[in-house]
Amino acid sequence: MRTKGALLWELNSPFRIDEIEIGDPVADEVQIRLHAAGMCHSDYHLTTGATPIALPALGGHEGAGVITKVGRNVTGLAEGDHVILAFIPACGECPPCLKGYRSLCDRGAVLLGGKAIADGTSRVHAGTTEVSPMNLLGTFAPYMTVHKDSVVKIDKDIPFESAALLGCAVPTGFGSATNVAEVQPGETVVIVGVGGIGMSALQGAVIAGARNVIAIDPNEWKRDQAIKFGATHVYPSMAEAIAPVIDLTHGIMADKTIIAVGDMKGEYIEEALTLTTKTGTCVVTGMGSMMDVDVKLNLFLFTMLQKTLKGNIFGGGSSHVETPKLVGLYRSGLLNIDDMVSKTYRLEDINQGYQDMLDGKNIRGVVTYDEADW
Ligand code: CXF
Ligand code: ZN
Repeated sequence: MRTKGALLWELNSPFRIDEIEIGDPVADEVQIRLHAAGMCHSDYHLTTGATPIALPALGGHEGAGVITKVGRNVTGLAEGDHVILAFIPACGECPPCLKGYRSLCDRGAVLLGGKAIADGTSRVHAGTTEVSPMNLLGTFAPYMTVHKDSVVKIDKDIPFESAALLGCAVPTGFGSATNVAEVQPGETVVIVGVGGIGMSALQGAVIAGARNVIAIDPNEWKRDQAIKFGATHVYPSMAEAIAPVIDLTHGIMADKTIIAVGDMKGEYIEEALTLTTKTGTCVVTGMGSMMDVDVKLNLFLFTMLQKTLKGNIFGGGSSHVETPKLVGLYRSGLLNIDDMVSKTYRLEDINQGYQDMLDGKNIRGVVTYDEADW
């Protein structure tokens, strides 16, 4: 079908809205009409080359919509179902899936290559040019054709704008606290960076029963927001948090530190570990550049204080298990997704949305679609 999409043709340039052709679903695929797409920092990383993808690329890996067509072999999904897109599919059969790490499904290895999982061909074209949809999704277009393993059904009464965030920000951040850092009741947790993922990590720490939830962000408005979402203390930088965290914990420091900045740098590791207690865990959720290999780390103290440094992609859970759990928390009012949607945009204003993200104006900007787009 003919539609439009926000395409990236070359690095260090804005997204451009172009006409695209989306293929029909083959076996194991469905077609979806998108209603909302979250604007994650990771799509911006495509524009800088920090996350390498075959160009041209169609942006967007966070979204929610309605199934419009169902390919052969698809069970458990039907036309009219409301769904979210998980940015890593879960096949259930590869070694990590079988070990229980569905968020690390081996299918993740091909997500930036642009070719559909089902048959290795391209599902998106601009004229005769093959286009790589971000994470084989491409939510910056009003329609998409995707593999069934990337699709999770949700209840029809969940608003699409909030549901979209269940595809990346919420499970990635929430799970970084609950599954990866394994926050326990009474613990002290530091969250560095409170955008969409950090604010979800913060809420995960609060719901897990953390006693002190310390949010660090240079942006004053985001620090104020963090307090509304349950932070007990806020500071503009890790350096400025060290003395107060020493006071607060009587020198013990934080049990868990989660780095959820939009643009991860190696020098943050040492600062975050300074805030982390002996035997504590520091989780790196923020994405750095594929080209960046340098980390600042005091090797002596890391060993002597027996600290743990852990990576996190997609919150360490399975989207088919996490999504209903997160929807339940959302319904009960414990998990506030609605207020993380700071502003909605038309697809045509996507570059303004990313400028607003860089200017620190949004927790999450969301593109919404309607009849004018479909
Ligand atoms: C990213 C990680 C790099 C690939 C796309 C998704 N994670 C969350 O935004
Ligand atoms: Zn994301």
